[in-house]
Amino acid sequence: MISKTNATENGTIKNKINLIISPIRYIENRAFLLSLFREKNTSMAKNTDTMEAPHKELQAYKEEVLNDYKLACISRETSLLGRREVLTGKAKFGIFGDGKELAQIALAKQFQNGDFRSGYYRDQTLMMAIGQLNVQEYFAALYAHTDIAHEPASGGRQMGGHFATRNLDENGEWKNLMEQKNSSADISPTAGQMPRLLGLAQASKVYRNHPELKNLEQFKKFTNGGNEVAFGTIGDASTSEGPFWETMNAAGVLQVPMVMSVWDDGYGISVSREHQTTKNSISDALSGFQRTKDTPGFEIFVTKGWDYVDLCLTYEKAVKIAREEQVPVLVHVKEVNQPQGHSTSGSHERYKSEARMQWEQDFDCIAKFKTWISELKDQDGKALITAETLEGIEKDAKKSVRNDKNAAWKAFTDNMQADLATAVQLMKNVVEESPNKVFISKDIEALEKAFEPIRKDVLNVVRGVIRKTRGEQNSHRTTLKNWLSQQLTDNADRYSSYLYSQSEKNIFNIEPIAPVYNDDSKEDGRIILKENFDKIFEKYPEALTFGEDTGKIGGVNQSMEGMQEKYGELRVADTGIRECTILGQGIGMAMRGLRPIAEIQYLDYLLYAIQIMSDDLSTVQYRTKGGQKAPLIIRTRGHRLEGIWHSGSPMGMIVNSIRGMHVCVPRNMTQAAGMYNLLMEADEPALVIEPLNGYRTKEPMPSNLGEYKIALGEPEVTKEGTDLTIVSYGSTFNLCTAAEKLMAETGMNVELIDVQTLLPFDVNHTIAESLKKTNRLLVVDEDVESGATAYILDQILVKQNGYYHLDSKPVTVSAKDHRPAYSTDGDYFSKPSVDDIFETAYNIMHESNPTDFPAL
Ligand SMILES: Cc1ncc(C[n+]2csc(CCOP(=O)(O)OP(=O)(O)O)c2C)c(N)n1
Ligand SMILES: [Mg+2]
Repeated sequence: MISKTNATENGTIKNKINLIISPIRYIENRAFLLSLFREKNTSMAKNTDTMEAPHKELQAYKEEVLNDYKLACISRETSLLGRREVLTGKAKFGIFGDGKELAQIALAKQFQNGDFRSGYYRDQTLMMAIGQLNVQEYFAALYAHTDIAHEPASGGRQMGGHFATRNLDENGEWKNLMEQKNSSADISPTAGQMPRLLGLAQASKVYRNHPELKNLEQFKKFTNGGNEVAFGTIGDASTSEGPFWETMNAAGVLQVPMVMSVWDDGYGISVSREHQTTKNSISDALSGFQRTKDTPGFEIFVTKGWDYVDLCLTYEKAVKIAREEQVPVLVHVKEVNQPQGHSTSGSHERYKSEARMQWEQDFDCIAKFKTWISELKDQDGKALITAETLEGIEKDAKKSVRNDKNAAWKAFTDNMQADLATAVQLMKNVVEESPNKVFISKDIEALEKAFEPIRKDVLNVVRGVIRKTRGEQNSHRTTLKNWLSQQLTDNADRYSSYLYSQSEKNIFNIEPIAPVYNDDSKEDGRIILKENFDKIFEKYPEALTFGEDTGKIGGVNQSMEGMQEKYGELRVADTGIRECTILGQGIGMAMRGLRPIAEIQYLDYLLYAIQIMSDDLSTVQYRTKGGQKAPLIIRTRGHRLEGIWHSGSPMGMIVNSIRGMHVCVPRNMTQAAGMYNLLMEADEPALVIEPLNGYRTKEPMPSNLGEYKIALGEPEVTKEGTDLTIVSYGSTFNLCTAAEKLMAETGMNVELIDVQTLLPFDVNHTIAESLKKTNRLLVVDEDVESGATAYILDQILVKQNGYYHLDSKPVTVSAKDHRPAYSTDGDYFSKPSVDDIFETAYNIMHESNPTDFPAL
C-alpha cells in the first residue's frame, strides 16, 4: 500500500488519474482508493484543479461505503427484531446472520449475474446484498408464510434463514439464470451445502471447455463461457464434517471456480474451535492445499470479519483468481462473531467467558466499520462522513425494518383472518340449529377471542364442530364440511405439493415407446446398455457421466467402454473414491442445466451418498415449492454378487429415505436402458439400480436403442396365471422366473409381475387387478424382513385395497436380517433362492388345495 502511494507521489497527477480511471486496472485502482482511506492519506486530494476524475471516484466510493453501512444496519436490525419475534412467540425458531454482515457485503461486491451461492443460515446479508432477499421476505420466512409471492425461498416450508432463489418459472422451466444472481436452496445439515457446491462450480468448467455447449443458444441462459463462480459459505465448526473435506479435496483435484468462505466465529453452538479443528485454524489445517507454481491446488486467503478494507480487497483478489483461472479459493474469515449467540434456542452466556463476550462487543463488525468510517477525512481534514449521517442511517434502518416486519406480519395474518372469518360464520350457522348450541358455541367464541389464530387453531375448532354435531339433521353441516374439504385441498398445495416435478416434463408426461426387435440377435446386457448410452451422448450434448472407474476403462462392468475416447474426458470422467461428492457434482451440475449421470460403483456404497440424496437431492423441488430442480440420474448396480459388502439390497431404507426421487429397479439391461431414455426426457432426479448379474446375460437386442422408453410406475406382467400373484423386482425377479418353471411342473399356474420401479409404485394398480384373478399374493424381495416388503405390502394391500381380493394370508420371502455372507453358499443361505421361492409358493397352494398340491 505504502509503496503504491509513494509511487504515485513520484509520478505526475495526470498519470495518477489515468491509473484510477482505466477500466483494465480497475482492481488495482480500487485497491489504491481504499489505500487512500486506509492510510488516511489526503495529500493527493488537495490538488483541486486536476482532481476531478478521482474526486468523482471518491464520491462514488463514499456512496458505496454509506450504502454498505446502511445494509449492515438493516441486516443487523433484522436479526435483533427477528429474535424478538421468536421470543414473543410470533415465530417458531430463529437463527440469524448478526456478526457476519461485513464479510458478506464484501463478498457480494464480486457476485455477478449467473454466479451461484451454496451456503448456510447465516447468509441473510449476502442474500440482501445480491438483491435476492428483502426484509419483508426475511420475516415472511420467519413466520412461515406459505405464499411464494411473499416467501419465495420455500413458501414457508423451511425455517427462517434458509435461502434460495427462484430459478424456475411457474411452469417449472428454467429461467434465464444469467439475468439473476442465484442461490441454490439451503439445507440444515451442517456441511450439507458442500457437495452441491462442487457441482455448481464444476458446471462452469464444463461450460468453458465443452466443444459444443458454449455455442448452443439454449445454454446461454446458464452460462457465459463458463465464467460463473460458485460461492460456498460455511461456519467454522461445520468444517469438521466429512463432506467439507471431501469437497475441498475434490475441488482441488478438479480445479473448479469455487470461492469457499469460512465464517469463523470460534464456536459451533457451544463447542469451541479447538475441539473442532486441527491447529485451531482451518486455513492452517488446509495449508497443504495451497497451490504452488508447479502443483495445482487452492489459493488460500485469511482476513478478518471486522476489517472492511481488507475484506473488500481479499474478495476482489479471491474471486478474480477463481473466475479467470478457474482455481478454487479458500477465504478464511477470522474474528467474526455472533452478538446474539447461536439461535433462539439458548443464550451464549452459558458457554462464553466474560472476556470473550467483551471481545465480541469490541470487535463487532458494524461497530468497527463505524469507527473506520468516522475516521475518514476529506481534503480539509474534516470528517468525510459525519456522525449525524451515520446515526441517521441507523435510525432509518430501525424504522424501515420495523415497518417491513409489520408488513410481513400483516400479509401473513391477513390471509388467515379471511379464512377465520368465513369459518366462524359457517360454524355459527351450524351451531344455530344444534341442540348442543350452548356447549359448542364456547369453542367458537374462544377462537374468535384468540390472539391471531393460525390455520391449525381454526381447523381444530371446525373439525370439533363437525364431530360434536355428528348425527344431527343440520342443513349447514354440509356447507361447513365442504369448506373443510376445500381447506384440506388448499393446504395440500401449501404443505405437500412439488414433492415431484409438476412441469410438462414430469415422468408421467413422457410418452413411453416400446422396444422394437427387427431380428433374433442377442447381446450381452452390457452391450445393450453401452450402445444405448452412446445414443444418449449423441442426442444430448449436455449429458455427461462420471464415477469411480467410469472414464478410462468405461466402468467396472464395461458399460461405458469406449465412451471416453468418443466423447472426451469432460463428458466421461473418472472421479476419486468419494460417493458423497459424486452425488454433489451431479446435483450442482443438474441445477445449472446440464444432464449428469452420476455413477456409484455398487449399491452397497450408496450409503456414503444417501445422506446427500435424502437431505438435498430428493428435497430440491419440495423445499423450494417448485422454485428449483436438479434432474440428476444416479446409476448404480447391485442386489447380487457375493459377500457382506457387495450384495446388499437395502431397498426399504432407500425408498423410505428418498421420497422426491424415483427408484428404478430393472430386471435386465433392456429395461434399464429404456428407463434411462425416459429419464433423459424428464426433469426429475432418479436412481437406477442395474441388476449386477445382468451384464453378461444375453438379451434380445432392440433396434431402436436411445429411442424406446420404459414408463415408470408401470409393472410388467411377464407371465399370466390364475393361481397366485408373485410380485418382485430386479435380480430377484429373475429368480422368480426360474422358480416359476418349477411351479409349472407341479401344475401351478402363477402370474409373475415385475414392478420395475419402487418409486413410483404401480400407479395403475395392475397388481390389485391380478389379485382379483388369483386371490393370492406372494412378495419376493431380497431386503431384510419387513424392509422393502413392508412398503410393497402397504402399497398393494392398503393403497390398492388388495386385501379385499385375498383368500389366503399374503406371504413374503425376504433375505435374512444379517448382511449376506460370502460365496455362493453364503448367498444361498442368506438371500431368497429359487428353492425358497418355489417352496413358499407351493406351500400357499398346498394350504388351499392339499389334494392337488400334497405336502412336499
Ligand atoms: C449434521 C448436523 N449436525 C448438527 C446440527 C445442529 N447444528 C446446527 S448449527 C450447529 C453449529 C454450527 O456451527 P458453525 O458451523 O460454526 O456455524 P455457526 O452457527 O457458528 O455460524 C449445529 C451443531 C446440524 N444442523 N446438522
Ligand atoms: Mg461457528
